[in-house]
Amino acid sequence: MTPARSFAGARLTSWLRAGEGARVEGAGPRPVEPLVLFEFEACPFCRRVREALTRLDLEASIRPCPKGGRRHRDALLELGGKAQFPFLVDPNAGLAIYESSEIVAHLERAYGRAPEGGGANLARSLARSTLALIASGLGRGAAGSRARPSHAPAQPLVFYGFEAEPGSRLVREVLCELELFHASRPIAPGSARSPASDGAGATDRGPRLVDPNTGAERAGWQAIVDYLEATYALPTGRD
Ligand SMILES: N[C@@H](CCC(=O)N[C@@H](CS)C(=O)NCC(=O)O)C(=O)O
Repeated sequence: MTPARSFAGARLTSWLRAGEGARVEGAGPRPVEPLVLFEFEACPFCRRVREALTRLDLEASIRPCPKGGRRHRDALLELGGKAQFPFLVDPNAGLAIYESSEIVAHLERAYGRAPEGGGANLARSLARSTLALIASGLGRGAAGSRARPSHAPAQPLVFYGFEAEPGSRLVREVLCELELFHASRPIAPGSARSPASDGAGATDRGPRLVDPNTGAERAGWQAIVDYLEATYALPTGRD
């Protein structure tokens, strides 16, 4: 698929989410120890949780668990006992949770501020429904669902992006398929974290990657994807 078509599909996927995961809203207390999330990009239930991480401006240690992958799925089985995604470990609360709605409720309770006026409205409830989450995935099909052979990094990569940003989606798909564990640092509008600055005062909320294993830094989805493929992907046998 051409880069332009990939980006159009990712943009459609975000558009179908009607603004979910596009900005910070109601962020409250911050966790001390990092949250750990086992998930995979194409999973609609995982997206529900990732949207909450963006909304609450929460960093998390992401363990990508695409189908056919072993690197983090085996660790999840040891921790939780079953292969079901998403799975959140919150060492601050001493909790490990499987169900996406329960994970979001925990995050809102522990790290959110109750919205003024009572919160949820009908449009938002519909947007957060499972059906709407599944439908939004149509923009990218099976991308970000199946593991590909890869080198395992010794240290986690650091990824700046946010859920509804189309370029971030394309990077997360590759991080997922290559099972690359990473620290996710959201930079949605309203975030306490600064996005990249071009040095002239303008800011860019496009994705950024820092790789402590090689010292590399890349900005922009295509440069990051090219770097990840060249550095971590192994031949599949079909190449
Ligand atoms: N009710 C669960 C459903 C989770 C679920 O069905 N996740 C699927 C992925 S979308 C799964 O774990 N499939 C097993 C697998 O991928 O091995 C939730 O809301 O979290």
